[in-house]
Amino acid sequence: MPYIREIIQDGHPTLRKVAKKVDPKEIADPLFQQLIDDMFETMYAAPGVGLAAPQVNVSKRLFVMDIQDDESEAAVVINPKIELAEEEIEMTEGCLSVVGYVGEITRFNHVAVSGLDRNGNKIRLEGHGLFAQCLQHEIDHLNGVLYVDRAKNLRKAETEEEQAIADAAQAQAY
Ligand code: GNR
Ligand code: NI
Repeated sequence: MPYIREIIQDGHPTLRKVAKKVDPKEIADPLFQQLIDDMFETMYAAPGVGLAAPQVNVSKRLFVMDIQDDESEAAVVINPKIELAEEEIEMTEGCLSVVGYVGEITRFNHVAVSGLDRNGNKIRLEGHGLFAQCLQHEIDHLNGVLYVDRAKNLRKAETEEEQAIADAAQAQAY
């Protein structure tokens, strides 16, 4: 059964490491499959729209994502690689590892990412807006980067709009 793992917070050294590539042979391992299930469980419970393995203290290159719109489905990407990045824009962002804050960051509005799915098959995801923002945010986590490193006007979420962004990145009450 999947369980909710603890999301580590900014200041924890694992968030600053460059995560290790996953050996494709490891993907079929039941413990690895359990990790994926637990990451989904943890992301939905938070609630969040994405979660990278380092946030649950596992320094491996994978993330899960579900922005819950009509055009995209929940996805897990292992060993992601950005194949295309276009149209820089400023976006407001939050993070489950930096609870209650938001800030503005320059991101690409259109990206494509390749990688492996949970069966070890090659996949490619492409999208705009929040979907593209989330892909970049999760890949940053795999490189030890947090949005607060580059954010402008980092602040406590106060307006309704800011809280909606930060709430999608709220800490569970442990
Ligand atoms: O839940 C999340 N919401 C969010 C909002 C704006 C930009 C990025 C994100 S990702 C975040 C979940 C998280 O911290 N993933 O690493
Ligand atoms: Ni994050």
